[in-house]
Amino acid sequence: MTVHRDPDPGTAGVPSAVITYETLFHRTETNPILTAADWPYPVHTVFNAGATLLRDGTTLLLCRVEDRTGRSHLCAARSNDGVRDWIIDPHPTFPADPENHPEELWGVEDPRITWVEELGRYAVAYTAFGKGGPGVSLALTEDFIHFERCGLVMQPDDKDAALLPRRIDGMYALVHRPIAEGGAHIWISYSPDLRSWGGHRMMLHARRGGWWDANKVGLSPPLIETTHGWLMLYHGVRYNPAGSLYRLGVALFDLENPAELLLRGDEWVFGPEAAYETHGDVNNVTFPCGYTVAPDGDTLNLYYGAADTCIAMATGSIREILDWLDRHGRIS
Ligand code: BMA
Repeated sequence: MTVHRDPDPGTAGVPSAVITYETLFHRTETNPILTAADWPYPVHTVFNAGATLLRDGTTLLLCRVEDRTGRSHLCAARSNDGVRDWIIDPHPTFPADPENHPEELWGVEDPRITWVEELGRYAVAYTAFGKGGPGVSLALTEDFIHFERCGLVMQPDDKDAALLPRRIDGMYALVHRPIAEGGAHIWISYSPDLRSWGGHRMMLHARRGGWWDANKVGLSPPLIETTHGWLMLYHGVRYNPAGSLYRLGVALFDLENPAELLLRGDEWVFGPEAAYETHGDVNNVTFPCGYTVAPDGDTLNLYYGAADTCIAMATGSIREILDWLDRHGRIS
């Protein structure tokens, strides 16, 4: 954790050190780490990438790629250190399949990857965008080459989903964000087989009025399992006269009952500041969909879409985030 102090020593012996907010996430110096210019085929933008560490230690990003029809597909990029020298698939890795899945007519977006030990496969939850609006689909893969599509598991309007890595009380659990008249809140649903879903419970509500997360909340990367509970990084949206601001907040949920909120921070912990985050196709968006954990078990490499235009990375410490939540969080 870094506390920034104003380097100005002040005048007349009056210290002018200004203590600002704690910094939990540190931008990678070479940001943005991936842009459309890196792609081996023509694309408009690359952003909102799911992430995972493969068994051999390679970082795999499953990137949302928008082409010049305006529709998105997913494309894998691999790197040894998770920062540079990306090897990008020479063609779309996971294109939309509207013939068999009409819910994907307008593309596939914003994947979140979970390794499911029980299945020996990765579960990719993604937004399927079709005439009914955005819904949540699931696909399973061993190698990010061959995919088994489970189809639409949450009907529109729903997105920002990720599977938990293990069953809770014998059931798979999916975190997602339906939009209903009551608002855009984060929910959890359960399934015995990844096909039929029920037991729906609201996990985290969008606050109202002037709050930074007043207008919408949605899961960002998949939940992070810690000894203190499931750590959630979520995006909060605030509408203002200039548009929407997408920033990141943190919350903690009970390990055995993830619908139970233990702590929620009042303040956002990361938001658009750098030029590549404040200016792009959609200004003022930081939108993480994936993370990897370094071998120390604590360092979080967070991958986020910036301004719906490029992919950037920031590092944080799980221990410091939990410590921050202990000091600043409450049940709200
Ligand atoms: C959300 C999602 C994201 C996008 C963000 C900002 O609703 O659709 O894919 O990055 O809006 O435009």
